[in-house]
Amino acid sequence: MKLYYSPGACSLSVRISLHEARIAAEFERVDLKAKVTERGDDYLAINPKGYVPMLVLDDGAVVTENVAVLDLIADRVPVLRPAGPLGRTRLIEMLSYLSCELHIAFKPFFHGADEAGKTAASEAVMTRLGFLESQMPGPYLLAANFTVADAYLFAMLRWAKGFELPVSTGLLDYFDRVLARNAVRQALAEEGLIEEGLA
Ligand SMILES: N[C@@H](CCC(=O)N[C@@H](CS)C(=O)NCC(=O)O)C(=O)O
Repeated sequence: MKLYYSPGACSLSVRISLHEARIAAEFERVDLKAKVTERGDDYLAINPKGYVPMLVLDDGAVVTENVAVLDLIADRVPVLRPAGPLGRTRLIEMLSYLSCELHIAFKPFFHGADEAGKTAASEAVMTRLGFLESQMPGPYLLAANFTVADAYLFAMLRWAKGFELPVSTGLLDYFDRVLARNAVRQALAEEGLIEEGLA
């Protein structure tokens, strides 16, 4: 497999999940502003959507959209999703919330919003984080076991910390719990993020 990624972007959740799944992969960095890969290839020619993550399977099939990419990994290694007959449904339900509600709420921070825009975005992010925390069974987001949804939430909690949002003590504890995992530390180190102080 091959993952097109950008350091610290939502694609970090895919790298973490691949490591958790012990799936071997190569990684190619994408300059998201210039739309050029580290090999100098035109990323828009590789992925016309222009964003990460993009996963290329060993047979050449291409998968984009973080929900689909993370679900694919959990489908291959089902211990990375909640157990039970509704396990996959619960995973998709959560990944959709993380993507369509929480990830989207961060967009103004990445697109040069003014102070009013940032304040509104901060409120939207904090409301959604509060909802997630209120629903969390613990010690992980969906279950007693770590799932690919934890990898996605972890990547976005890094952003929340980076933008100095008032993340609750409970979610900071959760962040540290995820951070303690070997696969997470390996992924952060590979993306050059461990020494940032955010990790
Ligand atoms: N709908 C996509 C959105 C992915 C996305 O927003 N990726 C960001 C990084 S976290 C990106 O590549 N942004 C660059 C751009 O949109 O130009 C998904 O869920 O995979």
